[in-house]
Amino acid sequence: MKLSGTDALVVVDMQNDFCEGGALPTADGHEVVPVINKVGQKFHNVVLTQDWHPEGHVSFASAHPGKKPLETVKMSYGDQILWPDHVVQNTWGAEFHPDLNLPHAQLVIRKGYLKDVDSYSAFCMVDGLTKTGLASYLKERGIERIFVAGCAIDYCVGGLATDAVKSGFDTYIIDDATASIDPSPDASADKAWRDVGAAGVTRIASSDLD
Ligand code: VGL
Ligand code: ZN
Repeated sequence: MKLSGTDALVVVDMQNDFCEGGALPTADGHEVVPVINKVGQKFHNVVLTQDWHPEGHVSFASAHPGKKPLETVKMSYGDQILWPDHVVQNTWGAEFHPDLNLPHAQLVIRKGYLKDVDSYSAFCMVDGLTKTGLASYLKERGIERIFVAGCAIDYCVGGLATDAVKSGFDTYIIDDATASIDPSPDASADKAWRDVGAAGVTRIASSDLD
């Protein structure tokens, strides 16, 4: 595929806590970093997202007495999966992976910063109401196609890509530049790939990009 100035690469949550040694590691986070660095060179427009939770965030199992990670609780906005404490604001875990090398990225968009509502997609919190402004930013910059990479297909990559289609962007996920929290057969990553496909997202490999 030939890229142009109306394409953007969105690198999702490529942070220490989602990589080896972090609080909520993906299976392959550290392996996708070099692929993202290489692919990033092909794009003029690069956006980074950063999951950014306050202490005691609603998505932390530790905020719900008696609950463990991967259990769910009912919130006003729907079922909330609980996680270990992760990407706490201003901690090492919330920093970008030290090997991520995308100095030309023009926007860092944070999400999940409200204590009482989670956010997977960087377009909108899970309440469906609190928008981040990302769609308007991309539209104002004339972006038509979005290529997504980062962590994790099962949650934030899948959520962002689905919202990108809803916002009218032609949307692609770069498979080998995307990590998964649970890549085992019939687990969350498998389901996410089916869901994003049904939503109209195209799955490509980094080698498909000229
Ligand atoms: C993510 C679970 C919780 C992700 C973030 O980046 O995919 N997953 N917070
Ligand atoms: Zn999170």
